[in-house]
Amino acid sequence: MVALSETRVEASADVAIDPRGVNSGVAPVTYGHGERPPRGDYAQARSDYTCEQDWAAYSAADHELYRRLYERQAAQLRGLACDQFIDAIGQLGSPAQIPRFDDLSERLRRATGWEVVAVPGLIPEEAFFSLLSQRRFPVTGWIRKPHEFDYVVEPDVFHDLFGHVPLLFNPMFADYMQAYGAGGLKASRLESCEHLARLYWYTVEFGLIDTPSGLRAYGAGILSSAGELRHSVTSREPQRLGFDLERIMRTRYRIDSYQSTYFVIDSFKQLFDATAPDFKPIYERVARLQELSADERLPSDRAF
Ligand code: HBI
Ligand code: FE
Repeated sequence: MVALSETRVEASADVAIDPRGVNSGVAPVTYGHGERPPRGDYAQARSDYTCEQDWAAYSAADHELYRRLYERQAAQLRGLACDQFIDAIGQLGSPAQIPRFDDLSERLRRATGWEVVAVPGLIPEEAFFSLLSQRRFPVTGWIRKPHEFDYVVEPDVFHDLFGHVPLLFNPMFADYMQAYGAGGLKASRLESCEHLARLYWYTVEFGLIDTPSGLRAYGAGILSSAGELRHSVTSREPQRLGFDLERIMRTRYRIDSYQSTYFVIDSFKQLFDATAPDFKPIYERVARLQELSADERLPSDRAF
């Protein structure tokens, strides 16, 4: 494991898929390369994996940790995060406390018809897709421990809220996320989850957007990471390539270090439009093409 001090690890490709995506009360997923069981309490979750937030159970130290994480990240957004994200971050509410999901959902419903729902942690892909297709974004209830300030293996409430929720206030991005969920349900039937997971990874988690003021981040894995935010936008190390759906579906990704390739969209409309075609022939084509390593470079790539 490369010891980069970041909150950036997401569901990996080897999440064991519960075929029905229905919670049976036992931690359903194994992920990453650890033997460690997921930390959330899956026994308390409903069959769709949602549960109560139990806001009263957060300690003063939990709220304080959230505030420190929030303030460190908020301080470096200017010039690195996209305007849509910066404009919406205030909608999360006071940085002094972990938000109450109910209050946040009320604001979100008014803006784009989305809501946030609590989950114990990572959930199977099918359950995840199903919630997204209903415009319900699953947010992990627990917060990391103080010694995990710089790095936590699984997504926690800070990553899920700070990283993902602001852009759900943007109508075009909000529609993309729902379309992604609906596409995911189809992909599960076509056994193409891996290809679709790469799209999520390189857009929702690690996407960059080209703007008149320069490249900016919109991916949650970047925006909730103390170091990768600057790295992804300004470092000379990684390659930055124009968004290309099939190229992305062929490209493996890293879960244990900064990305070596970022894909750049022109607009959220471009992202949403990319989900309009039927993915079935695309999956078939991609399955016949060679997989690409995370740092591969093709002659057809459009570099930034
Ligand atoms: N579950 N809670 C949670 N959060 C995620 O981001 C998540 C998940 N399950 C599956 C999953 N992501 C990935 O497989 C995505 O590629 C779709
Ligand atoms: Fe995430």
